[in-house]
Amino acid sequence: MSPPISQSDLESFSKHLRNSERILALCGAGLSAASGLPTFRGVGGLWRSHEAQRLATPQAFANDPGLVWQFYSYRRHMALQAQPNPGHFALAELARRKKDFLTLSQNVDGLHQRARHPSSQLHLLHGSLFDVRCTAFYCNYSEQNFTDPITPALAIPKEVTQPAPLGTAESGAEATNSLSSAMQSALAAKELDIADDRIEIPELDIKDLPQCPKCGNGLLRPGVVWFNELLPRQTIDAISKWIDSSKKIDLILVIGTSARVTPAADYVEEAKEKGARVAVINMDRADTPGGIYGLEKEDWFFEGDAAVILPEIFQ
Ligand code: BV8
Repeated sequence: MSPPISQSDLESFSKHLRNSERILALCGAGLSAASGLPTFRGVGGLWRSHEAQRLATPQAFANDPGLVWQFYSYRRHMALQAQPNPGHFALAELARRKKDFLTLSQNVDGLHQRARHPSSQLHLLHGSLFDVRCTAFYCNYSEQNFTDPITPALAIPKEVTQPAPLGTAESGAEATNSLSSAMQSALAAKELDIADDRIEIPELDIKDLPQCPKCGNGLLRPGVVWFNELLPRQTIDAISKWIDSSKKIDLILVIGTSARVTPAADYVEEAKEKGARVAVINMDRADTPGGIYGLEKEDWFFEGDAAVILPEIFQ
């Protein structure tokens, strides 16, 4: 249960928000936790045991595209079953109210878009589970694809049930995390060649995986940014243009992110250098390096579930 927000924090933040014109929001997996999607860290999170980090790389895909596609097919399935939560809607509403507002999201789950966040004010730093592109160097094919499963062989094993219904982060994420820890430990076990007797990860043949319909012989890959891959140039340039404008930044919201992955996390410092005050919204006071410890006395830390806090502080 989130601790109550102090009245003085709420008043000082609301006053600053009303007077703010240029606002950045940096979002992470914690924003989608209440929608039942596992965070990369936290209880049973995909990243805690490093499977996600080891699977979300070009090397892993080259070594075993079937295993990596099963990891992404599972996450596509879970994201499609999930619903945007009140935190997503509150952020989208604030973006509509504040024209010089920009959301930088590390989330690839598509929930900002389904909460009708204005697309011109949303940058997906790490791509989307629902973009796919051809891996053949001579082919530029890429498309949005919401087919679930994307190929019959990538159907989710029947043992994997749906995410818990929209509710508090504890119920939704834990339920899914325990599932995801079962699934991802099976994935990891497979990667470590120790078959898990609960969920058998089948060996898939390349022909079972998504093939490029344009060139006819390229394997499609998820349109996300993997570790050790560069973020899209046009995204970085558009954000730099917004940040480097002559005007100061009034506020950066750091929502549901451990702010460990770079260059995404670097935007907090960049905003502070442009004069921004910082408001961190996070379940865990300790899990925001540079967040809570980098906070000045005039900044804010709102502890709790973003799905509960954002609607309250954006009123
Ligand atoms: C790059 C898409 C240049 C794929 C993702 C060593 C040191 C430092 C940096 C590096 C290093 N080695 C390499 C690097 C750079 C590397 C990096 O940062 N690595 C990390 C591991 C340190 N970065 C890169 O590789 C980037 N590219 O640098 O290019 C380059 C080129 C070649 C060689 C070198 C460098 C590309 C990074 C993009 C990776 N792709 N996602 C996919 O999703 O499968 S990252 C992925 O993980 C997410 O997108 C996100 O960015 C990250 C997870 O972070 P969070 O979203 O914050 O989630 P997390 O679980 O960590 O935290 C959740 C938070 O929410 C917690 O604080 C929790 O308390 C809170 N919370 C939980 N519930 C709630 C809540 N808060 C509120 N309410 C709740 N209910």
